[in-house]
Amino acid sequence: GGRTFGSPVRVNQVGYAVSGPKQASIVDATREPVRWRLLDASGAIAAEGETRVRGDDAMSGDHVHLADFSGFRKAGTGYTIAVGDAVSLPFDIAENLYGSLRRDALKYFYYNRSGIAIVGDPYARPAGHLGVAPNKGDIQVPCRPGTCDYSLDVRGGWYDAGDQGKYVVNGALAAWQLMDSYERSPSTPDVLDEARWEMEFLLRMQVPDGKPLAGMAHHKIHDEAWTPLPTQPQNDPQPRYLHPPSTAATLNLAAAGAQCARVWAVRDPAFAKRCLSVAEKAWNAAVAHPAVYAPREDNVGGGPYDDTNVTDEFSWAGAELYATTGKRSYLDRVTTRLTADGFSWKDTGGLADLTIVRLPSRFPADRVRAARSRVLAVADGYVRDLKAQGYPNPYLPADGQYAWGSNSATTNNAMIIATAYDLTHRAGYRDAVLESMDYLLGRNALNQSFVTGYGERASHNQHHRIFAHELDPKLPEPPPGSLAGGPNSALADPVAQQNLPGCPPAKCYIDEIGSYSTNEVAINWNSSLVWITAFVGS
Ligand code: 9MR
Repeated sequence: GGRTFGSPVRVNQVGYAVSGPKQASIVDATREPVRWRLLDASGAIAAEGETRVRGDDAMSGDHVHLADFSGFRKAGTGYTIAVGDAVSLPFDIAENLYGSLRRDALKYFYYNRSGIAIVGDPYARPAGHLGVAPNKGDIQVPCRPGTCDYSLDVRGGWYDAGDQGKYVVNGALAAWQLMDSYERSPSTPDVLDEARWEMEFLLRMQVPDGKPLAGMAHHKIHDEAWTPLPTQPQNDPQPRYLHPPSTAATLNLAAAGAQCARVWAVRDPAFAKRCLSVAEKAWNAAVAHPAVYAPREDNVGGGPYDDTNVTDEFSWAGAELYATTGKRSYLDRVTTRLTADGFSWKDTGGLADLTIVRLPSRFPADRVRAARSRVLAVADGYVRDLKAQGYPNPYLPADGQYAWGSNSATTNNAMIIATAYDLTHRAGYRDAVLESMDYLLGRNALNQSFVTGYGERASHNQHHRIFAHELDPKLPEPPPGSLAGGPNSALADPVAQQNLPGCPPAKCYIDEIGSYSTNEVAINWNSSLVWITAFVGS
């Protein structure tokens, strides 16, 4: 209650593809269609028509109409949609809408690198966590007291999110998604510079030979206690510890390592070989220790990334290792199927099907047929979910609750729809991915673009220790191309609890730096944004 969201006419604040679908969503209590007008930059009417009454939208609680101006195909800037006296925010109609967003979404990873000086004002900063005082990490990082007798050099990689922890489970997923964008479209090797920065870190997280649980991956490395906001990495004085290995981290290292071996096979055979040897060693260690789980309680100074079911991680890693090596024993562990639940850092089972359809020549034909039909069926379901909503979104959670990082459910589901497009070239899939972009960029219940720097009402204040402009005006805002986690029904932080009581799921979001449960960034969310912006740009 009480919050207002500007114009009731909601558009993609960046714009619409000349030949793509073009719709606005309008909050309007009228039960009958109303007139809409498309205005050009001079205010002249370029097109007009009647809305379709979509009705009550369950996720937002809004009564919504749709204006469809897909037939209008004249490129330009400064267009708006008007309904009565209400006017939308301005948008473009353009051929190449998402080229710069793809580049910026990828640059996110550079700005969030650990262990290297960052150049480029206003984001330049010294290298962080190279053991230079006051830093105590990440060159000789001991295990949390009492958990092992060695230390590891785990420099590099990306900071996870608004915190400066580094976590193997989702780090491997994010690297995988960038590498998959390359495997889909090898003409975009720029993703590999970033993926390799993370891969090198992930390889360092493996337990050395001769130690207990040798070959497994440490689950994570982070500060002893949560550092305050802001904290620049180079100023962090906290002790940092390796946390005990987990089977999930080990298998995700195996999955990304196996893919790394393919991706660098020609460019850098020595690195490819190293990736595969780490991956196979990790796999063997996971087989020997199949139920070592990271505890949910290990959430002080860093997130837990807890998971007590790793059948899905075995399956995904098995698919990746089989694709690279052709060894039958890996294929035997590929037991999961893509379902309407999609995938996330915790649920990686569906990724096995994505790997199979990415590399059909490497899998038995019956497996390929089955994976393909599942991808299409799941994508069809997401397209239905998207079309069923007043603010079309391929995410429509069965339990009616928006999850932490809901925007990554949108982007990951859009990736599955995009994969269906790649398999069939049916225009409806591509249109649905473009409409998913509309949701992220302002055609939603909040009139909010969740991507910094893109749209008139874009997120500015994402939860971040480095780019904490809201708390210290001398610091920059998060760089353009950073995706906020998005609405989260759980209201799992004090700022959300204070400001959003009783919110309908799609409105449980606030652009304040303290709201880490709705407004954080994360590597495994931005990797998905890179993937789909590469898709819609191609
Ligand atoms: O993305 C994670 C989400 O699925 C979990 O529900 C949430 C709470 O455990 O943690 C999220 O990951 C955060 C991590 O724990 C710490 N770094 C920031 C991550 C994004 O908010």
